[in-house]
Amino acid sequence: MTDIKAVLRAQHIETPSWAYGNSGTRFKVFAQQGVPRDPYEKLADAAQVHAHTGIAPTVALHIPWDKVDDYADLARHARELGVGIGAINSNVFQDDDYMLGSVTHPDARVRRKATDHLLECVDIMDATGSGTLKLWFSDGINYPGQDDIRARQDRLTDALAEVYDRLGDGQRFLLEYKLFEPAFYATDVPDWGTAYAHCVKLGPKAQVVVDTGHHAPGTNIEFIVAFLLREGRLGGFDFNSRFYADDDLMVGAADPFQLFRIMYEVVRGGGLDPEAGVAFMLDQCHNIEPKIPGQIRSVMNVQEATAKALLVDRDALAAAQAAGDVLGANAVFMDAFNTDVRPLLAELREEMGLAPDPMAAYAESGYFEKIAAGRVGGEQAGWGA
Ligand code: RM4
Ligand code: MN
Repeated sequence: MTDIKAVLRAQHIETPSWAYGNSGTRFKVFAQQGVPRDPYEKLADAAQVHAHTGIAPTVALHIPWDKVDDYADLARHARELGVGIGAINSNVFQDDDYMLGSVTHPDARVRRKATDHLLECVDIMDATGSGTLKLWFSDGINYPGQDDIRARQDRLTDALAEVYDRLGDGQRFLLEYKLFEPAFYATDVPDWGTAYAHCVKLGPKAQVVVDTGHHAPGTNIEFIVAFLLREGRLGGFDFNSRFYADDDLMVGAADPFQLFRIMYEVVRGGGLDPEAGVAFMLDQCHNIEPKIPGQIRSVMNVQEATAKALLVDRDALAAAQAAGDVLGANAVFMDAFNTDVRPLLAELREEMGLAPDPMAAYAESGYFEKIAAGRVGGEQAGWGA
C-alpha cells in the first residue's frame, strides 16, 4: 500500500487552459458565470484544481487562445499560483487560410505560414520553460481526388522536419492523430501508425500523443498504448471520454473500465516512472457542467483508474497467465477493477495535507462565489470557435 501511495502521490495530471473557458458545440456555446477573461485568470482556476487534488501542477496552453505579450511573465504568474506551464498546443486550424489544410496545404505560402506558427510555439516554449509542443493538424480532404494524398504526406514530412530541427535540448514534440473531423474523407494524420512512422523517421524527440477521443468506435486503445510505450514513443495522453465521436466529455465518464485498462498498460509498461516522460494531459470541454469542478472530477477519475491499475496483483496475474488459466487471470484483473479505491485516495489526500473530498472542499471554498462576483465586464475566454 505504501508503494502504491508513493506512486499516486507522484502522479501528475495536466489540465488544459481551454477547459476553463467557454466551449460548446457548433450549435451553441453557453456562457457560464465567473469564466476567465484572459490566460492569467485561466491559470488561477487551474491552480484551484491543483490546490484541491494535489496532483495537477501544470497547465497546457493553446496558442493563440492564450496569446500574451510577455510569456515569461505568464510563467511567473503561474509559479506564484503554485502551478507551472505544461505543453504548448499549436493551432493551425482556425485561420481562413487553412480551409484546404495547413502544413499539407497545396499552396507553399500557407504551408510557410503554418510552419512559422509552429516555430513560434517553440519560441514560447523557450520563454515559458515548457518542454513539450503538441501538434495537431486538422489537415485532410473531404472528397476523393480533391488533393494528392501522397503529396500531402511529403509536405507534412517537410514541416515536421523543420520543427524537429528547431527543438532545443530537453524539448520534444508530440504528434497527435485523429481519425476524422473536420476532414471527412482522408485526414493526413488519421491514426497512431501514421504518427508513429513520422516520429520514428525524425528521432527520439518526436513522440505520439494518444487522444482517447480520436479513434474509430471499438478501437482497442490500450493495445496502442502498450505498443507505443514498448517502443518508447508514447509521449502522452489527451484524456477525455466519448460515447460517439470526439465528444470531449470528462475522462472516465463514458467508460471507466476502458480507462482502467489503459492505465493498467501504462503501469505494466513503466509509464508512471517520471523517466518514461509520459504526459498525462486532459483535453476536454465542459459545455454544460461547471468548469473547475469538471476538471477536479476528471483528475480524480484518472487517479482512481491509476490506483486500481496499481492494485492489480501482478504476481498472481503472471502465474495465472503462465498456467494458461484464462478465468483465473481475468479474475485477478477484475478484482482490481472492482475494488473501491476511494477510501485509499481519501487517506492519501489527508496524508498530503488536503481535504479528503476535493469536490466538497472546492464547493466550500467560496472560490466560485468570488469569481462569479468579481469577473464582470470584459470578454469571457472561449475556445475560439
Ligand atoms: C483537437 C485536438 C487538440 C486540441 C484541440 C482543441 O481536436 O484534440 O489536442 O488542442 O482539439
Ligand atoms: Mn487532443
